[in-house]
Amino acid sequence: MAMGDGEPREPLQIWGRLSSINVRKVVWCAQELGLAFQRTDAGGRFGVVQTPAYRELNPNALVPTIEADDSDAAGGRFRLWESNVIVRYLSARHSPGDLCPGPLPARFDAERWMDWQQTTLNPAGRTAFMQWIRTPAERRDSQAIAASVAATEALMALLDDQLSRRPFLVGERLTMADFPIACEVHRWINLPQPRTERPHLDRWYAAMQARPSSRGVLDLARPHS
Ligand SMILES: N[C@@H](CCC(=O)N[C@@H](CS)C(=O)NCC(=O)O)C(=O)O
Repeated sequence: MAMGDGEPREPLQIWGRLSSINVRKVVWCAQELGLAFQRTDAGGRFGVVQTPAYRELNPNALVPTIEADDSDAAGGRFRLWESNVIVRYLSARHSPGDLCPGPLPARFDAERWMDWQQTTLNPAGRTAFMQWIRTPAERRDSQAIAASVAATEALMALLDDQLSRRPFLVGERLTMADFPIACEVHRWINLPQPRTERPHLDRWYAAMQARPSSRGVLDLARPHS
């Protein structure tokens, strides 16, 4: 690490609306790390993402995007998009050996859960989310919702089992993996549908909600991305 005291000279810049699950992960991680940051609303009703200036930052025209001081980067500033990669970067840069575990088995255990959130858990629940939140009641497809709920509940049961044997997702301490999974659980349990009580998952999620760093994220009552 070639950053002196490791603290950014300029505040971390975060672009993205808080109604996006992917932005919430990044904001919570930055808050957990105690980083000074400036967040600019972008995406959804805020627009911004289609402007040439934003597309320069993120050619996908999606949120979140960050820009951080990093003396290892060309010009001393580092731009990054992809929410879980941003969480990995901030954790590795500011909390190596802790939020980003040092030993490779522990680190890749965390990496594995982060990829699982993006590639398995999020797609499973996406239809239910889109139907409940983005589709007018008269056009909702109850069979599609039921299939999405069944797929997601099976994954929630898997998480409950994982958390029956350890306090946090990958062991005894909070790691970078807990942010994306807890944000996904937050979105899921706020959908207007019955929820299954899962004692281990619920215990872990309550602990995540009790962290001061999760304020403004896990306490959003309508976390709609
Ligand atoms: N894989 C990307 C997905 C980013 C993404 O799909 N962001 C959504 C919000 S959750 C977005 O930008 N939608 C367009 C918009 O908000 O205008 C990531 O994790 O960062």
